[in-house]
Amino acid sequence: MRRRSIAVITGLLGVSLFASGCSNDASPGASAAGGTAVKVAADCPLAAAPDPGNSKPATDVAAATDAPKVTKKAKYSVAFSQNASNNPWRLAETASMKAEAKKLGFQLTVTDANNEQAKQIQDIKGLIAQKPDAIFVAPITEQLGNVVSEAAAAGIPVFLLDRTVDSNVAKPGKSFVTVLVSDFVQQGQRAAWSMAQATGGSAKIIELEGTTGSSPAIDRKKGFHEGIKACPGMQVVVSQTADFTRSTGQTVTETLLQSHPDTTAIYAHNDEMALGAIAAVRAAGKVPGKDIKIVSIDGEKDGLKAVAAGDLFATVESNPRFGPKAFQTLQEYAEKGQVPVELILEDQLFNKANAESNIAAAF
Ligand code: GYE
Repeated sequence: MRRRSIAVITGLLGVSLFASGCSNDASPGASAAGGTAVKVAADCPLAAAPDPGNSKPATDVAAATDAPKVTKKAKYSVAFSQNASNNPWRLAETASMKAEAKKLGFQLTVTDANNEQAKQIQDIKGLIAQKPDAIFVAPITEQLGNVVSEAAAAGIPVFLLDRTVDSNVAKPGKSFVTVLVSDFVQQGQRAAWSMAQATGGSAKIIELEGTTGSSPAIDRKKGFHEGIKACPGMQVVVSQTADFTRSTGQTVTETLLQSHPDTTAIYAHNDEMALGAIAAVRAAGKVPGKDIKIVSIDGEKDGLKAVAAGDLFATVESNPRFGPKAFQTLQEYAEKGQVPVELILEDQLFNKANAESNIAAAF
């Protein structure tokens, strides 16, 4: 059992905490977005549908009542267990946490698990021993429930950032206070919608998956596959992990293009893998954005540049700037003794209509 009830974070805090100033106008339709007009398959209603948008705020979110409490203070001593520093998204998230801690005068210890689950478990055990006021964890996979529960058992409240853990092992609102995440299923559905715009509903798709066992990889796959079900002409012909990195995205795509030469589209669970895929498409003598339509997720600077250049059709935002939200949630929890057990961020969609104007603000 994974999450069911959600609250969009702007609902909780009243205002968007991402001061990005981004435009929301990203509904270009097939012709404006791709340059060339795309023939729309008659059996693909998704190609003619409007952008499914971000998920709506839910009102039925349980409150965290059984997790260790935080005593209200002016300044907290907190820790952040980051899972990797191997892509711009991770670096932007760490930078946001550090900048906000500095702004608030909080003491922040950061560990980097170097993309290794065993190291992250050791990192968190080490942080528990230091007894900070709270531990923020960006869990590499959903398998970190036990160590998260260990922190709670030691009386330290845990706040999950950007990915979740198995809720059968670590109970939301008890083993951890809350999880701040994007709605990854919805991101996958928006990617499917974008793919329908790009291809008109007829595509042989390579899917590059994120880190195996991570919640964004699981849910971005789910949402995309649910989305393309509406269009029988859109088929994922092969799925493989490329671990959310550019270099692996490139090598995996090179191999898969050889085994599937009739590929016409690529869905990557993040921009870094899509950028690797773009290089692989070129190396195979094909034109990205023309011979092979590519859609991904994140909205990093290089991703938006690739959209503006026409190599990438669209990228669904997954905002890494968690610092303000993370610490506001901690303060609110200290103040009120409870917050919703899940806080969903609001994301937008970037495509030809708005990519260029958002490059400067991107990470
Ligand atoms: O999309 C990716 C990163 O967990 C939402 O992880 C995050 C994802 C993000 O490494 O680029």
